[in-house]
Amino acid sequence: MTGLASLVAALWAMLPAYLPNNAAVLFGGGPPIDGGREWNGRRLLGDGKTWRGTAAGVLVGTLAALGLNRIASRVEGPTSWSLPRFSVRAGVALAAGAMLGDIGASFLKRRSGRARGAMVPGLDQLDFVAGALALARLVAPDWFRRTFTRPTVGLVLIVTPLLHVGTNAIAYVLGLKDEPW
Ligand code: CTP
Ligand code: MG
Ligand code: K
Repeated sequence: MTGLASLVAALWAMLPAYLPNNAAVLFGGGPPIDGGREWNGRRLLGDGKTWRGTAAGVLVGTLAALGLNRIASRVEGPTSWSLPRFSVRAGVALAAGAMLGDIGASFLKRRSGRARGAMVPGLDQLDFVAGALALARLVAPDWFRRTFTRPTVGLVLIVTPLLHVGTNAIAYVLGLKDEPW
């Protein structure tokens, strides 16, 4: 595969990890995961991490993986590009890993005294990618090895923050998100 083709393949493989955050923004709300509990006088996670948003994120990301498999078999035909297919296991791992990474970042933000919605450049853009890659590598190692190489993981880590900033800015302009990050 050419450099561009492998970048496209790697970004395609990350799509089930990109959608959960947006699904959580759209469908989130209701009881927070931490149930309002505090640790050392600060919320464990905060009101921005809800059961409903998390469940919606995992569901949407997993369904996206299955939908992408169908799309891939249609678009691939005559070209020499090969798009990765998702096992259910890989799809769930990417989606749940993305949500876990985001939740982990909220935990760290609360520990450092930041309020819900505070921006932490770098962390906000990479928490979900790191979570998704780590969980996929852990629970779907064969899929992970077939799908990524060290260079493509590196590209994903560079390109994702740019995509993330772009989509969040759009969500903010559309009034879907309270902050543009
Ligand atoms: N959301 C949710 N459940 C999640 C993640 C997100 O319900 N697991 C919803 C919440 O309404 C949240 C919004 O999506 O406010 C935006 O997500 P995010 O930016 O990750 O949360 P923040 O509100 O910024 O909170 P934090 O500071 O903890 O990141
Ligand atoms: Mg936020
Ligand atoms: K976040």
